[in-house]
Amino acid sequence: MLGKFIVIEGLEGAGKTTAINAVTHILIKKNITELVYTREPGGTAIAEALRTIIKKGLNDEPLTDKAELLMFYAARIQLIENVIKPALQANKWVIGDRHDLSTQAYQGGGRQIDPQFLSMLREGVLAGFKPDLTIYMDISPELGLQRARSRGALDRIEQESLPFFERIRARYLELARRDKSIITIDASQSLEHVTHDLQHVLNLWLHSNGID
Ligand code: Z5A
Repeated sequence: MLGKFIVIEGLEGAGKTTAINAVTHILIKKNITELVYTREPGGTAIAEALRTIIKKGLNDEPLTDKAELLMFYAARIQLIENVIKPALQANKWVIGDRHDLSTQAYQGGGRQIDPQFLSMLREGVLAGFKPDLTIYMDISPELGLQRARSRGALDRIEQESLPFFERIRARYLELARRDKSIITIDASQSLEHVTHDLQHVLNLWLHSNGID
């Protein structure tokens, strides 16, 4: 793989869109201009169809936690094989709005899926494929949901209870502490401070990868 895969993660309303714009700006300044954007779930025809079912449900049929989990992985592997890997092989950089860390946090932490089942599924589907860098935008569920609400109606997952989102945040923080390829940003700060921190950590990471 010649390109790099950078993922932005966080609770809803954390400011992932703002972060993606800031990362783009920094990469372009370094003359990295062949950029591909992905969002998960989504990014291929099949993955987008799954996204609609996951977010809106279908005909009021209850969606079980395991079916939801399998849909996220089905969407993800479609995206990896059809979009992400071909882009990386063509020396493009991929900027992802969410990836597998979301599953670990939302389905593992939020839905409390059995850890052994989750890790078996992850290994079986992804076979070790992972981002080069993940930027986790940390925010409290209260503030994140307040921001998300100001944009309009909440979807199926966004309507979950506060403890659900507290478990997700706790899992994100725990996983970020354990994995050096995940960098945490305090997303509760003003836009100006968040952008400053993003520039700082990304420039350091690029430098450590020989890109100045
Ligand atoms: N999900 C899952 O469960 N498992 C998985 O494996 C995956 C996903 C991949 C995807 O929905 C849902 O699927 C998501 C997780 C779950 N569900 N939930 N709940 P999505 O893609 O539609 O939603 P999202 O990923 O959560 O995106 P979002 O709501 O658009 O969040 P955001 O991108 O972080 O928000 P934003 O648009 O950048 O910012 C929100 C607002 O806050 C906006 O008006 C900004 O102007 C404002 N903002 C941002 N930063 C600031 C600061 N610093 N100060 C003040 N205001 C700010």
